[in-house]
Amino acid sequence: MRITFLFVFSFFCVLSFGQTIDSMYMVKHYDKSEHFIKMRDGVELYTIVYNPKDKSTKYPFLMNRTCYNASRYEHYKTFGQPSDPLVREGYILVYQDVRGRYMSGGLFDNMTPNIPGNNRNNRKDIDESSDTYDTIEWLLENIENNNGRVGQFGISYPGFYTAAALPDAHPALRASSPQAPISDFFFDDFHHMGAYLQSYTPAFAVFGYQKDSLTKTPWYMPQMMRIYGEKVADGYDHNLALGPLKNITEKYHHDNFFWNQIVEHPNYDEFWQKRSILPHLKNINHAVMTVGGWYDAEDLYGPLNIYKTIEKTCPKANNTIVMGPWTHGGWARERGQQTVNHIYYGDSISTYYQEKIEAPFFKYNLKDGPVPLIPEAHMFDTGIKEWKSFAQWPPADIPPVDLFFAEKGKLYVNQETDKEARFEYTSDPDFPVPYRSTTEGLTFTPRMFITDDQRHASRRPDVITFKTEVLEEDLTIAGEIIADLIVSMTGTDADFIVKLIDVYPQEHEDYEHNPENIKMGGYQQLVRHETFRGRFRNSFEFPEPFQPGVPTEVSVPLQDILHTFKKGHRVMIQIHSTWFPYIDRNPQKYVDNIFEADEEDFIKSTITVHGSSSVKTGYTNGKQHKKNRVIRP
Ligand code: PG9
Repeated sequence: MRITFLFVFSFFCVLSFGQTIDSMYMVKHYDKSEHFIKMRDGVELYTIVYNPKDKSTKYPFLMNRTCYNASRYEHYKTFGQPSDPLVREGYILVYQDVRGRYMSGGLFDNMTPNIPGNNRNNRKDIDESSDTYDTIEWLLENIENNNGRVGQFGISYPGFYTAAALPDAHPALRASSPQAPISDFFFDDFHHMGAYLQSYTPAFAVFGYQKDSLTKTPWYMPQMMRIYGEKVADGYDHNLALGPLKNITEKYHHDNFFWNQIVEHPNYDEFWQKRSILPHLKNINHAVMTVGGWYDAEDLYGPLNIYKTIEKTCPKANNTIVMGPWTHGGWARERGQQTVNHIYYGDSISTYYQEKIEAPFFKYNLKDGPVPLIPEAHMFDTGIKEWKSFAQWPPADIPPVDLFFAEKGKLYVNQETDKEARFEYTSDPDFPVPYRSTTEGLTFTPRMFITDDQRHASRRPDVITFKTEVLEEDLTIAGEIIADLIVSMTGTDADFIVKLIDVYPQEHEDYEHNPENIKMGGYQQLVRHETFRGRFRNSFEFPEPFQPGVPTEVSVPLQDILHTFKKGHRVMIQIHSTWFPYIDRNPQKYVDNIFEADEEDFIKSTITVHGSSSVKTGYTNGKQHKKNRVIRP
């Protein structure tokens, strides 16, 4: 029990993202006060304020609204949020429990639906925009020595609350930084393109029970222990033994309101649509800097699509994006060497971001500091491991790359192949493709798989693998990627997992942070992946079965990358239809709701990928640019 609790506690410390300015510094430089701020509907939100002792100047607010317990910050601890340079610069730091969480009143709702126009006509309806607006009004009025300006930031779910404050924002709100923000739970976190992430099953306890009093401790631990109370060394075997998802309902989450909502809404219906913040990101007239990690297994869709949506709806907005070689929220911690599992990316990358990007952004917008040298898109190339600046994202000047499949596992660059070719595999939900190259216990959320070696998969008969010849020159792939698959099958439903992989040369150097047995020669590093639940190929709201044997198009959008495949490496594509227990198993026999499927619904299916399929890059909003295209003979 103790070990499990520590595991869960460490999740929130990881959420706190590591390095902290010590509490002695905070005690020396800040005065603390605690408040219950009344919202327009009378609910009170618990808010901690740290105000700089120095009164020689007035300070802006820097606010973090969270569902993960503001009280964690009550003992003069910031847990790296905000980052050390910001704390040292001096802001009035504000931490608030959002509605229905910990010490705040009201009821919790996941991804509170935005109510358009909420702050304009003083309606009694509430959402995160109105709660933020009311909080800002109160802070300006009641906290001394403020300069009338407000900044906000948040990582992950707090990143959603930052983004959710953008519609109808308070005029004093001058700088927002949604970081690893959730934008839509049907595409971030719990689902990927309609497929459920079974690897998230333990996380539901945090979001699916209302508390019955004001509390500074997690009220949902008993429900969390239903899962973590068992010692699980091998998550693959454990989840396979669980069988269909209905057994998870019965065994763990029968009384979890959020799990039951997910079960009741297997399709992208109004329940999910109204919880997306993307349709509401309009009329934004203050600075927004969205931050994400290229290897963020939880919220990658969110940062990319929040930035792109604002670019579309507010073309004149001061809207920028930073994407670095980080996992979820990795920029808020500095370990010296920046690594993602076995891959090394460089040193002090988070410190560079905190000091040279984030701190100047807030200082310029909240304190009239120097103009920050921040480009429109400050993006880290995860292949050559260097920062690059772009005037727009996705870039329109990096040549698009089209990849085509051929016999004997060959992959051709910008050269079409035989459309009549057929590539077949038999997908068996009782023997799913493991998503890890190693044994892994239960995850709170999946993380380390995201740059894993894929050799365990490329040697399975139910994975089709294509790779280029050794590259004779560097090949950069940037922006959006679309795998346009033409498929047929013996079953009536299927998932398609598409992976883009960087194959290292046999002589590649090993990395010193790895254990002795991890050799990088021949490593098949996962660069980008996506899972697409085929039933949603024409609509996420109205799924359709496949007709056995009928060639059908499934277009799989993979999230953006910036990755240079270096000379001497190869580009690899893998396609398969199970990926477990990261993704729940598709029965492959069409049923209305997979959360209610029975054991006998799970069938083998022989799946054929047709030679007319392709993987293409260089897209912006679904349109492929043609600039500088290189056609290989
Ligand atoms: N987006 C992260 C998450 C959400 C829901 C479940 C588990 C993780 C986060 O807020 O950390």
